[in-house]
Amino acid sequence: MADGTLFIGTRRYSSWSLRGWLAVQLAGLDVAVETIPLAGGATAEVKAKTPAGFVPYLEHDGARVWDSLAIAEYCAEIAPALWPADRVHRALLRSASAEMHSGFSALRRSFPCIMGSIAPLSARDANANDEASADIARICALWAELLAASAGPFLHGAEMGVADAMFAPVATRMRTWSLEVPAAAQGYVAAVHDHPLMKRWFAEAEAEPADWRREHYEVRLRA
Ligand SMILES: N[C@@H](CCC(=O)N[C@@H](CS)C(=O)NCC(=O)O)C(=O)O
Repeated sequence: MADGTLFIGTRRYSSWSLRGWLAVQLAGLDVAVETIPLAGGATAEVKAKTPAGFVPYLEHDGARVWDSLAIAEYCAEIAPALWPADRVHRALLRSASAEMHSGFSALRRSFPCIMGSIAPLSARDANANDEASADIARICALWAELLAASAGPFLHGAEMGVADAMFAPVATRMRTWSLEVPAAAQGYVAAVHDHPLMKRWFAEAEAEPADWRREHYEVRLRA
């Protein structure tokens, strides 16, 4: 019997769900995963089953945790190695994780999250603009700084940590949209895609029922 439930949305679209799911997996929590097909916003089932009307949402051993970063912090209480032991290094990764959680909205708007099989896309297919380009430049500079501090291949170091959970769906966007990024960022994008948990997420996204696809998310790819 599992110790709780992690509620997530459609894996193909839900970048925030991926962040929460990665943190839970990295911490080794024994929870059932309940996937709710997203309607394209304000999903009735998500509203009914979660406190704030958003996924991811974790119920674990008496705790109720909503919001991806709160879930990641909760997981790091159980598995402290998800943050670096060093105070200065931890402050760096905490700041980067918080910056991701509250920022980069131009990138997220312009280059939506699609995980699984898609027609080849390029930045030209998306609503690329100066703000999104500035986000990408900032992210690549930040990754370079974090990888220099950790010695890679992950932002956290040899293993993925909270910061990697937060940036994983940013790394997938780089590949989805064939975004041109410097070598250090390319290496990080490859490391993220090669991680067994990411391979599992992509495989599970691919296996989702066809009727979970939503024009709301798919059509705007070609807008
Ligand atoms: N700040 C929240 C954002 C969560 C979020 O926006 N989740 C989306 C799915 S990716 C959602 O649940 N949207 C409601 C819906 O689609 O019904 C977090 O970090 O967890």
